[in-house]
Amino acid sequence: MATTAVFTRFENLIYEKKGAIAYVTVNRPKVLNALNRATMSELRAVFEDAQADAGVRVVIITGAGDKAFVAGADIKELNLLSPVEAKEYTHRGQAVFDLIENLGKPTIACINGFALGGGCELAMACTIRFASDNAKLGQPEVKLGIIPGYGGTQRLPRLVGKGMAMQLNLSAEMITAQEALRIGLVNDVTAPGDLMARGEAIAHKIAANAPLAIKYCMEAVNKGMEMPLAEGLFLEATLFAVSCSTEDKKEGTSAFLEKRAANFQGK
Ligand code: CO8
Repeated sequence: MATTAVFTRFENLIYEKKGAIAYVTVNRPKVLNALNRATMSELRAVFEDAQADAGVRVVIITGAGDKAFVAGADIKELNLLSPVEAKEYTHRGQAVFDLIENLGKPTIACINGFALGGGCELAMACTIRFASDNAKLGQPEVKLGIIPGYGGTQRLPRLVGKGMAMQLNLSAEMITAQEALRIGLVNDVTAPGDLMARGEAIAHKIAANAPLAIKYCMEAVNKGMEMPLAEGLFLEATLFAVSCSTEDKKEGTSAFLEKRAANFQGK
């Protein structure tokens, strides 16, 4: 059966649904897809939609054009921020990135160029990161007299360790996709023309699995990372038990024993 694509153009984003995958493209190429307030509000809207739509199983996010994923927060807006506004702005942005991280369905960042500051932080809030071999990643905020505000001081050390996170945050140096792969900041590097296919290949594998198992698995990793091991293992056992209450568990185990493909309903 052919799948119909649903396409919505926002002022700063393109949002498209094709089968089980929703595609979000940050679309401000003239400013290298920098995140202004309006773009952040649109990101919230599309991720809330993806979360609520049971037909969407995976989200892929990328940047428009061939130069940038996202080159950070919009420096024009940053330049005019008062401290009180900055606090609100940061909380609001962090909440959008928390929504992405805890969406209950995976988001794959296809990093097709510069991922700097808020752009690197957006990628880090995603579940899986792939980069094209021309991508450059970094946290250049200290060059602007500010510190990272969308999770760079928190998610980066959790992903790459404290030493590398300090090096990147304090030097403001941009690293290549290959270096990002070496330190564990991205999961794989491809030629630019292969990037979306790399994301889609994993997205299709994820979409074939049980939706609730995916959700509980993400929850166990995300929440467990913030806990001592014993508590994390306790959470895992609890969520394992919850997964055993689903119809999908009955279907998945029965399908294996009957040597057929499982037909998961997300129930
Ligand atoms: N914001 C606004 N405009 C931008 C941004 C940005 N982050 N990045 C690039 N642009 C604009 C440029 O001003 C330029 O516009 P114009 O054509 O009108 O002059 C256009 O995009 C193209 O950029 P360049 O000419 O600079 O392109 P180059 O290829 O020469 O350089 C770079 C590419 C290296 C990526 C360069 O553009 C650059 O250094 N950009 C800024 C990167 C940066 O510092 N990002 C971090 C921003 S701070 C941040 O993200 C904080 C997040 C937390 C915020 C918390 C809430 C307040």
